[in-house]
Amino acid sequence: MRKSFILTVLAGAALLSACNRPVPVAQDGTDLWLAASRPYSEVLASVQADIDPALPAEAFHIYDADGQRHVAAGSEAGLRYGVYALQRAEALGQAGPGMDLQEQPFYDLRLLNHWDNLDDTVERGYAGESMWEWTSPAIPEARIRQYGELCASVGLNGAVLNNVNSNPLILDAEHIARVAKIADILREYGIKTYLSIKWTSPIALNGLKSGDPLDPKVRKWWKDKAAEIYAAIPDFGGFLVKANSEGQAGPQDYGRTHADGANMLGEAVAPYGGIVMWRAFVYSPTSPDRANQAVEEFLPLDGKFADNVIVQIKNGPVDFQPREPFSPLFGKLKDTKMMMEFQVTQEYLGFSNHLAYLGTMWEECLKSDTYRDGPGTPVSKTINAIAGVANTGRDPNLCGYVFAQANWYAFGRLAWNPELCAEQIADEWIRQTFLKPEGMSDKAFTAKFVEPVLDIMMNSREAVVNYEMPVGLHHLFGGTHYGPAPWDRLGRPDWTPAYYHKADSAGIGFDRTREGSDNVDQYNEPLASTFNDLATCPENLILWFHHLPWDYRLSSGRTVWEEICLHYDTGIYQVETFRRTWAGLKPYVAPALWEEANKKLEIQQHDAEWWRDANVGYFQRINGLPLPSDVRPLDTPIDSLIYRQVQSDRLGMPIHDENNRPVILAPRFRRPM
Ligand code: GCW
Repeated sequence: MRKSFILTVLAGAALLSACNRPVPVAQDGTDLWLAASRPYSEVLASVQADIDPALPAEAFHIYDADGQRHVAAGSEAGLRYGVYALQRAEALGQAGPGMDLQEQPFYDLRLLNHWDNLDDTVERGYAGESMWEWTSPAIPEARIRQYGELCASVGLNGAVLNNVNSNPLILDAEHIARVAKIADILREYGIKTYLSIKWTSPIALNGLKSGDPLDPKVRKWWKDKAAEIYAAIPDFGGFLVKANSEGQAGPQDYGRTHADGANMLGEAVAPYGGIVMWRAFVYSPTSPDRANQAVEEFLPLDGKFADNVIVQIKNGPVDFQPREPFSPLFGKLKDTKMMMEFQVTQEYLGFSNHLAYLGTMWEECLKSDTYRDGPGTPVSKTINAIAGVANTGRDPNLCGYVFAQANWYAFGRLAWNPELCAEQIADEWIRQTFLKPEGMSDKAFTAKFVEPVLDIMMNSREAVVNYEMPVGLHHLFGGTHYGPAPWDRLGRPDWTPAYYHKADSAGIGFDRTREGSDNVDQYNEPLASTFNDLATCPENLILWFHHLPWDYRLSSGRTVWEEICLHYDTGIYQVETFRRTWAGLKPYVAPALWEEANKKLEIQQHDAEWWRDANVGYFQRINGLPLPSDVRPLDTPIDSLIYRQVQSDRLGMPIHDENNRPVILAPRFRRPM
């Protein structure tokens, strides 16, 4: 009797705990951050929506009055942003009675740049082939609509559809007609369509003899082309241009300046209200410091660009590295409109394999003080507009990894308001993307799931810096930009890691001080002196600005060598921690999403080990120093890694074996160190 009573109680308790156990809601990541929201049309139908001409065009005001929720806005676009803001607030549990939210975007131009090619490949794209499906007869309308909705939901209002390494055929009649169809769909979501152009298009398409921007025939060609485009797309946004950069032709080939070229195009689109975004990503192989070149070329042109021209500048002076200081141009140009170019696609941060939340990186850049107009002039305030190189593709989840979706979201939110903090954005994203398991309270979901995931995301970019290139090291990549190749010194110097790390038996780092390339003086004081002086240079950039002996002691009391080793080790440790945390989150996540991240985190750990083994092993060969006693020994000897690269598939994605380890290819030929 007694025994059966105990058994009954135990069975009851087991049943109770089974009932209380959260049941993950099935989802596969294809709804991105709209997973937890009511449909837009439903939110719109639930409010009194009014255009209030007193409000700025893109501004909205959500408020409650007369027992009703109102969304007032300066225009249809503002109304759309207001309804999406309400949708987000609902999903975040912030839309209770008495809600009062008034916002307007910080920048007028908030664009994604797609590096999509007309053959459907995507340069640095890690989510499958081009989402625009250039080679198919039909337009992928459903995907474009989903994209439009996702962009609009975070306030993005422009898309450059094709690669800056542009194919001239984008401007032929057939492609203009196709682009017009895409533009018709995007317009419904408030997104303007732009195109990247190839400088030599008049030559390639119509056999002109020259591309000289001062040649009347060339000027006429572009004016006619603009007229043709605007006839098909009346609200076409304008052109994005990569000229005289990495083999692309430009006005300098005809003895003209960037301003001559940009203004010529500006004149062509001006009658229709179009703009030209002219990239400052320029550098020649002969200069002693690539980081100096944008300022050298563009500062003399300050004030010479037409009103509808905007210079688009990458966040750092070299190239989207895991950590760079901000580009000094942001603090130098005073009479030129400037546009930020961030890279949402993770070209240098593990593609769509690594969890690297970039909100923190962008926040670091936007909040950096340029001192251009005195203290308190952050990058966010010297720029007039913002663009991000998209990470979208044809994969069902659009980004190739659920955690890569967070970067698109974060980019949009920062483009809307660069003063938002990365942590808040990540918190919002998690709550909108991952559905709360059934039977779980908000409080429990926050404590058991949201906070641990937030912790992973907030530490993730620094982990990548640690295991790829810490303490200011940069560009230690092999050709694919996925794995390490510190040994590479063959070919164009400023495309090789050895140019950047300058390691020899005595020391390591790029001397950009006044004794070296004097890059520091491209920054305004007091930054110039802060970077120049070893005692004040931030240590996370120290080897960016200084060449130091291996035994130079940093503030920790450790030598440069010891710090390098420790950071690589820490990076791996951080990824191991992410894996452990994620393993414990299994009860709260849909199996498809949990499995995806579980596998990718394992890949990330193995890649991190490869990065550490390759770099520490290589530098050790050069300096002959032992590993510090408190770091773990290397797994793979440098002899099995040197001169080797990961195997890639047709689209450039690295291949990993069944144990999720990178498949490293034997060198095709032996090269000198
Ligand atoms: O970082 C380099 C990339 C190129 C890219 C170029 C650019 C589109 O490796 O793939 O080309 O930058 O930004 O123009």
